[in-house]
Amino acid sequence: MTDGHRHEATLIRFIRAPRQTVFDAFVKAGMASRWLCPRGMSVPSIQIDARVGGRFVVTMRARNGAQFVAGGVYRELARPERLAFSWAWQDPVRKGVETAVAVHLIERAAGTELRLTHAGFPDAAMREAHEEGWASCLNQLTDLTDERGQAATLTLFGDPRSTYVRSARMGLAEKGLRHSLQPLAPHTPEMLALHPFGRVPAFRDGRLTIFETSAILRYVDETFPGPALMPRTVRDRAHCEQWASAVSSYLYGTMIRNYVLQYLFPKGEGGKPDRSVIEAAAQEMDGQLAILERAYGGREYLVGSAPSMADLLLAPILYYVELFPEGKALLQKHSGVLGAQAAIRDRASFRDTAPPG
Ligand SMILES: N[C@@H](CCC(=O)N[C@@H](CS)C(=O)NCC(=O)O)C(=O)O
Repeated sequence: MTDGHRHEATLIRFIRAPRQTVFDAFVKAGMASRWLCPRGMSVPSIQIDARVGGRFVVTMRARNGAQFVAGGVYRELARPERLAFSWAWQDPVRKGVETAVAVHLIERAAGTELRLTHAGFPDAAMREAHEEGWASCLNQLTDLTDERGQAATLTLFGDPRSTYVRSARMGLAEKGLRHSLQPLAPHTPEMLALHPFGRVPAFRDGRLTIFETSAILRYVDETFPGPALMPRTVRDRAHCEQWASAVSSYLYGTMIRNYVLQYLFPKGEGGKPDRSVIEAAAQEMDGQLAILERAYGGREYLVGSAPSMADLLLAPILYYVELFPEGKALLQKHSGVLGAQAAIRDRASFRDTAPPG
């Protein structure tokens, strides 16, 4: 076995699209420019001369403006089954390292199995970096060609009645992203395989797994186009993080764990809600809603003039609070909070993620 053979990356994907479409996505510049870079990057220019012996050059641009140029020569083009090309980066560090990519497209029921092998890396670190890079590129290729669109790649795991699951779904909807929902309950073996603490939600983008709702929202925000889920200025971003943390650390415990869940899963005598728990929670909620009222200051959003991660975390919690008598009365008392809640309830992202009855 040669050294190059040892440092070889293989990726396998099922794409619900005909082989011709997937093949064309590699060799048609208009298509390749939409996926041939990792998530969060773009392709400002690409040239493709799709003939055996012809060259391609692709420029990838990161969000911070850094550019990376790669190019190569087509070795095989057998549409729709197989293509192979050399690959070399143009930057000073990796220049001169020529590697080889082979793509095999296998016809399967309802789609195409893609097998991509990238061989000839001088070391394991370079192999791993390319494997990660290709995995992210293939997520974008799948979004582009699979009939399910982004829902083929983006999956959220968790019970849709969970406020955190709803917050994550709202974020995806605000970004205009389709996703698949796998309604898993907390602490099940399937959930524990995705989230070491067994909570919901967890999120997958292809084979990348993320848990913790704010981390999911930050990832989605930074890697996809569409309206920002985080404010633009450093100061507003800090305030957004501040409210997101306060919602999760203080409000969720009082409003959901102590109050709402006492109604949904009563722990009092005769299977009734424990009044002392409800009353204590209501008193705490009164103080918390007063804090929120001041934070809104008559505005619709906690920070800035558009919904941010902080609002997405809060809205599903207040939705539940209002379903029960003390919560409803308290929200009416704190009319600024109720007004802000009305604004977010008008949004498609909120309506389309309503928990099942
Ligand atoms: N910090 C986590 C909290 C997730 C969480 O607590 N989710 C609730 C459902 S809303 C859960 O999994 N509860 C099960 C449990 O507490 O064991 C996040 O931001 O995602």
